[in-house]
Amino acid sequence: MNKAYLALGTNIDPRQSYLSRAMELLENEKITILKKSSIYETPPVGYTDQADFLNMVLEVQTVLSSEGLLNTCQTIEKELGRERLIRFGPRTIDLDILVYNDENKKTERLTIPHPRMHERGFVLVPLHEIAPNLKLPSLNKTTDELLQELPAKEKKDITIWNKSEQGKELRRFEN
Ligand code: A4P
Ligand code: MG
Repeated sequence: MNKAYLALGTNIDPRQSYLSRAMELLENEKITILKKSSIYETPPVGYTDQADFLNMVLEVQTVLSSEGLLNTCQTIEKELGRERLIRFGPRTIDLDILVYNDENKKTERLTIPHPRMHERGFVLVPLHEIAPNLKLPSLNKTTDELLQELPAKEKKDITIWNKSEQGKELRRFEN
């Protein structure tokens, strides 16, 4: 059985519903969720003229290969209405593979570990919550070390999303 870490991101309402739906669809596809981080609200990185994101990280177990897992992630992104209009731009759901076993590889379709994960607070903060001692095969450093090395400005404004806000957003979806 293989173990992987997945990053989920969304900044189109209803954001929490997209996270829940993505987790449901993953579990329908030979992927077992072993751990879930909290949901974090994070300011946009890269292309900044867009709404705040909700981000979280999952530890999963699967019989799928890393390519098989990527195919499944992309099918779920499509199913949840993801459109690729702007690189780094707004999305209903983004599902990235951060780490897959101790694979260290780069093909045209897939780079593992994810090439930008070590410089992103919106990935490292939730990953650290569930896997502080995970060592990245590419950098030979743990999540804890990477988070300590991350400049303070990358961690600023990354906050656990509060439950009452979650309620509000769900109501908006139902209305
Ligand atoms: N690809 C290569 N390696 C991987 C991998 N490990 N996991 C390829 C997933 N996909 C991988 O991705 C582009 C291509 O990357 C895919 O076709 C796949 O073959 P995409 O999801 O189509 O496009 P994207 O998401 O716009 O690009 P990318 O490179 O995934 O963007 P990032 O780096 O994920 O950035 N700010 C906040 N606060 N929170 C966010 O979640 N996300 C982004 C997207 C920007 N700013 C953000 C957030
Ligand atoms: Mg992506």
